[in-house]
Amino acid sequence: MSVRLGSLELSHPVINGSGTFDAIAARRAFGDALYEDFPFAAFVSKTITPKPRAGNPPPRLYETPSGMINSIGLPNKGLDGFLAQDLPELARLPVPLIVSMMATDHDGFEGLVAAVTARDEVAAVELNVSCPNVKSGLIVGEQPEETLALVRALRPLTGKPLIVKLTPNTAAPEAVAAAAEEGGADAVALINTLKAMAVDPTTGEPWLGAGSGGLSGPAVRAIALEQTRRVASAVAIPVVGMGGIESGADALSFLRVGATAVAVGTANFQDPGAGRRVRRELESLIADGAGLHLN
Ligand code: RRO
Repeated sequence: MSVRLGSLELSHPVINGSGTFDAIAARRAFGDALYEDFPFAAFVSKTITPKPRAGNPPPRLYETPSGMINSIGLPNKGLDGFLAQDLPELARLPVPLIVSMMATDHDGFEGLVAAVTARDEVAAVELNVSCPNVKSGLIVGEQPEETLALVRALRPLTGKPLIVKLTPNTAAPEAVAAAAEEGGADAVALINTLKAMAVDPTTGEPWLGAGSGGLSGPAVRAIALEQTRRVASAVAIPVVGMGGIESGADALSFLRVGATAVAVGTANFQDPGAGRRVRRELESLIADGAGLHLN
């Protein structure tokens, strides 16, 4: 049941959504058993940036009916901290490593891609042009022309598969996906979170420290499915579908609308074994004759 994202071969179609599974902390909690039956066919890192970031002010999370809003704000050690501290740990995972990255301008992205490409431990690169929680001044992922220019500039810098993570916060995600493909992307992944907010009933003020955030979980699944279908019919490159996937049946529905692979995200917070269960349920649905032919 292996699938391909460009030259990256995955042993099955279930990966994690960036930032929803801390593999280093999980190994501390579960020990080497985590490596023996790793939940995902590839591991996507939390997004890194050129310099360290502290993230957004608290509160950073709000639970909604069937979902949650996050306003984490991309806290991370920066490129140097990632390479020195996290990469050696992540390189020990038994699956290919996909490094997610974001910068506020082309130079920043170019530095990230060049540095990460130089590391053999890294199998592929994910360009996060869709974080709803960072004021970047660069709304690359909302505009096809900006996405095309960025991917075109980065494509010559790496021979590793380039995956572009798309935003749902745009009228035509399929136009941005087509631009990513034209620029040379090997795959697109969607959806990132939907812009959202909550109000504190006692103060009347926004609940989240940053004012707003991004909605994820089963609440967004129907939207994610529709956008995945639209994007998959607009591009020839593989599509990684995600948004509220909690079961094998959910995963199968994304594959049926044209996704090549799926990612489990918010469900990992409730159950770190969610990815493993989704994969097993998916495989048994297919074995029972769901009639889906994966390459
Ligand atoms: O860190 C975050 O606040 C965050 C990121 Br980078 C992202 O891509 N999507 C999201 O919902 N939160």
